[in-house]
Amino acid sequence: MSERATKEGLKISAPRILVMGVGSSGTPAVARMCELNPELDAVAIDTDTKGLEATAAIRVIHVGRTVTNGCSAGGDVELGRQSIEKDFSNIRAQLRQADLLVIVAGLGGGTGSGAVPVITRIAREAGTLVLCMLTLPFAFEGKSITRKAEDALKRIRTHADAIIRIPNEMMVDRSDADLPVEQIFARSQQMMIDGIFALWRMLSQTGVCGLDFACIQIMLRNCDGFCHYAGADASGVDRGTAVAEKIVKHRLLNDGKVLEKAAGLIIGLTGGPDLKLSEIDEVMRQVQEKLPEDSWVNFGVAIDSACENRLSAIVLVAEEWKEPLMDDARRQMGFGFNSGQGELPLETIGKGRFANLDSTIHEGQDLDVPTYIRRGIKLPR
Ligand SMILES: Nc1nc2c(ncn2[C@@H]2O[C@H](COP(=O)(O)OP(=O)(O)OP(=O)(O)O)[C@@H](O)[C@H]2O)c(=O)[nH]1
Ligand SMILES: [Mg+2]
Repeated sequence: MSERATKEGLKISAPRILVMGVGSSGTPAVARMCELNPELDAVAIDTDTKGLEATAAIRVIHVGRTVTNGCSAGGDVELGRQSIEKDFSNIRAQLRQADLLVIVAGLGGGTGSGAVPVITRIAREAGTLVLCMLTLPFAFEGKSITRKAEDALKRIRTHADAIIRIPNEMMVDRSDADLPVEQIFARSQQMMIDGIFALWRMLSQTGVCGLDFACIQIMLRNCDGFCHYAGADASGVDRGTAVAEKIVKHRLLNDGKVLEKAAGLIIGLTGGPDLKLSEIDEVMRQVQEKLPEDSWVNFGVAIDSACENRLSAIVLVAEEWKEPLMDDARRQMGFGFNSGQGELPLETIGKGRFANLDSTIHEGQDLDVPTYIRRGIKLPR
């Protein structure tokens, strides 16, 4: 966690987020993110020097110098894997300062599909939380490219905490048949840029209503490998309704059907100083109406003076909710992990159907009250 001091001298911890663009589609996406948001900590990684030279404004790592001689991996996943393995220590050094690593890549080529499984493994070993935002190939790219992407996805899943898949095919409507393909690619790239920017904003800004790194950790560690992302924004008087409608019908949420089986959901809203309670209420009501009763929901609201008259929302949705492994549970509790620790807001809430029974008093202590409350022990989260 990095620390900054407020005017009052209070130290505020902010999670350090490192965004890593890998391969020819990850690199320009990350470069564009940095143009829009120069504060973003980002690095581009590729075997292909041409792509890296075009993004001179950001930190770049050229991998596989001796494997591909500065060219791309030419679709060869094994060359992509070897290239990154050769620069293992450089990648590990990048992770030293990161609490959350967000990897952006297109699967189906050689560099992204070969390198991302290795990078996620290195990050896992370093104890860094890993979220991947990956595009999946169009059907027209053919079966062998689709298979390469699927294989890579399986390997990435064994190491990454969570993967957001952006199938390029989902970016296309029937009415798009005559659009230049570059424009369609740009659409999925824009989805990744918006998503990462919204996530960064949510974690970096002080919200009026908390959504912090701990919430994101819980979501990413429990989502059983995959989660969905959707973002929306609108301006004007009806912005609350407009944002809510975009989210509940979002194409990345399978036109909203993903919400109907959501096991967990995080929603972050950002508005200007003019943000109204009724707008928050409208978005939350429409989203919650879609969710199963027992889903885990967490939400936050942040105010950004640049968002006057605007409202934006980001949702992360998990369809599965796994029981955390012992190792994960320990990390969630902050043991041996560099997350901010807080206290669980636990309190005694009545004795239910035992309310009319006498308490069990032993040596002056009421044994019906849990030990951690009797002894004033604070549980970390
Ligand atoms: N969103 C988006 N996806 C792209 C773009 N170009 C390619 N893709 C997708 O990303 C997949 C991987 O392509 P690249 O990123 O070019 O491949 P790479 O990882 O650089 O691998 P090599 O070039 O073989 O070293 C493709 O199969 C496409 O589905 C793009 O401009 N935008
Ligand atoms: Mg390439």
